[in-house]
Amino acid sequence: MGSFASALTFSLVSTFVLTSPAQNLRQAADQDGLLVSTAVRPSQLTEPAYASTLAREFNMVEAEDAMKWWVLRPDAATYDFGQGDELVRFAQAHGMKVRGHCLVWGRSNPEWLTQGHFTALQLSRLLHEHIDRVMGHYAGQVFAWDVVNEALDENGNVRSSIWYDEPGIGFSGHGTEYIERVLRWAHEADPHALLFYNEAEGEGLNRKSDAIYAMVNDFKRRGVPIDGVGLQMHISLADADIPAIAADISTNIARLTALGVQVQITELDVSLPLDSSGLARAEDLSRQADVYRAIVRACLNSAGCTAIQTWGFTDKYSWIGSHSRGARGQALPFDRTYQPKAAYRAVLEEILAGRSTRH
Ligand code: 9MR
Repeated sequence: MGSFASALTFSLVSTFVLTSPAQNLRQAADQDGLLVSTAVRPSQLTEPAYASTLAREFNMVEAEDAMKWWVLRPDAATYDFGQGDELVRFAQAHGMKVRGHCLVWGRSNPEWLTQGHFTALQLSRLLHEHIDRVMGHYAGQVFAWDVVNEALDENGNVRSSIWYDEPGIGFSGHGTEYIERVLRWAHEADPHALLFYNEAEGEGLNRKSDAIYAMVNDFKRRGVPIDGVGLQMHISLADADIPAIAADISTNIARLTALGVQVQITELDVSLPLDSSGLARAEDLSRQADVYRAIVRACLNSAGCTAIQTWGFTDKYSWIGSHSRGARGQALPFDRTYQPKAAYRAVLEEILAGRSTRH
């Protein structure tokens, strides 16, 4: 090729690359400084279609289960980082960030812990050591942690749990003090990690989200280390009121970010009713896209909403199916054969449109 022709080709190609719209979620999010992420079970990384879709579409991953107590701690003396390390290696190989989930939760704990009849002092030592070891192991690799998960009930009260009052780590009856204690331990264990409180069903405006707001407000005023709130967003289409979602979730995100913390959407999925053959209605798939669009819009409306993460990405693998005994499903942006659904296109369009309003 002559030099004129090659210069022309170069210029056409670079013009195309610089001006063409993003082709996938990851490109769109990268252009916008947004994190798009999904929860991953490392055993699925060996499936080529799964791995290639994951690496192409997302710039962050989270361990769906691999960093929970029941996986990491087969017994009191052992830390098994195998699955978590596998996910971190995948992320590093593909230039993705890793979000950690979760250090303190009343559920998903191994039996040796829940049935161990430990005293409050013993539990306090066990938990402190766990936070030190796990955050120490992943320091520099996991940039943000759900330190505490689902600690509040629907009325905004602190839930009974092994860490709070069964028997707890020494703050039984003292509300959010145990949460404060573990946030301080987490900050000491990895001062560079962003520390999140992660919660379900406190996304809009209700007693639980008011309690989260009050807790974060209190922590910020008193210098308790907290960097963000994770809003899970497990939504069932049957309950979804899209205008209310858009308004209340936007308002909640705005009031939280006004406290100086980030908000991340951490577990988004929108489950559809399925018939006895496992099929969803066409109109539900289209309404599902509207729900995804409304959530992404609510996040992009606040500069402090920094990540949108789905709980899995393909309908082939999701917690919903077994959880609902097959009555609900198809909750994610890709179908079982990794084809993008209307929900995917809605998310992509909103992220592309969102750039103009974020800056
Ligand atoms: O999707 C997760 C599933 O594989 C686990 O069996 C379950 C128990 O550890 O947890 C599921 O994920 C939950 C998350 O950790 C916290 N919020 C609710 C999620 C769905 O139940």
